[in-house]
Amino acid sequence: QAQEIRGFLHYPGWLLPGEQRQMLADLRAVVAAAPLVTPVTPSGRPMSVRMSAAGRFGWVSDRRGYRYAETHPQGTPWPAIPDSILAVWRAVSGSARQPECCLINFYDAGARMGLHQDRDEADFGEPVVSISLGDDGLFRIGNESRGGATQSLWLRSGDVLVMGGPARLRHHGIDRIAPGTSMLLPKGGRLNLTLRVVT
Ligand code: MD3
Ligand code: FE
Repeated sequence: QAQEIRGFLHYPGWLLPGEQRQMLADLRAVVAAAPLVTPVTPSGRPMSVRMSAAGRFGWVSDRRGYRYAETHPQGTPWPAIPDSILAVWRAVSGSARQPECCLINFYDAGARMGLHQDRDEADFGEPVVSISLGDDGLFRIGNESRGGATQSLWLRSGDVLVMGGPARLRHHGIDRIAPGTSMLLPKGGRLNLTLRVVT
């Protein structure tokens, strides 16, 4: 069922519709305790993606910099990662460790995420697992160094993507979402969950 694209493993439609609804219900409880926030880059620019997290760590950004933090900006610990999400990690990660962060990214119709690398984690030998829910997102995959050719891929609701091995340090981003392509979120938009080992 997996398709390889530039060293990433793509599992289209990994989650059944009922599993997606269960995960969404679990996420509603998470964001009720740890509300989505608009991170600000160190240069002071608000990001278009809104973020929260579950697990021991969340990823936060403000004028002081970006980092993994053990508390939400409001000062509270992050909620536990729901079992419905941990089950995906166990099934596809191939890792002996438990994820320490489930970063939650919410994209509304105008949101995007520029090409970047994920390198705030201590062990690049551990994979990152991404789960997409809601509207389609146009994912772009680049190279380990800046520049060069890129390849694009639509990520749809229920898709799972595993980034491991040499692909772990590739640049990647979301160019845009396609509003109205999913009925999962009543008000539309796209949720992306990334499971990470941080320490
Ligand atoms: C490749 N999120 O949160 S998920 C991020 O859809 C992030 O919200 C995007 O990039 C999103 O950092 C893309 C796919 C993804 C996630 C993490 C990766 C690809 C990755 C880490 C390393 C390499
Ligand atoms: Fe990333």
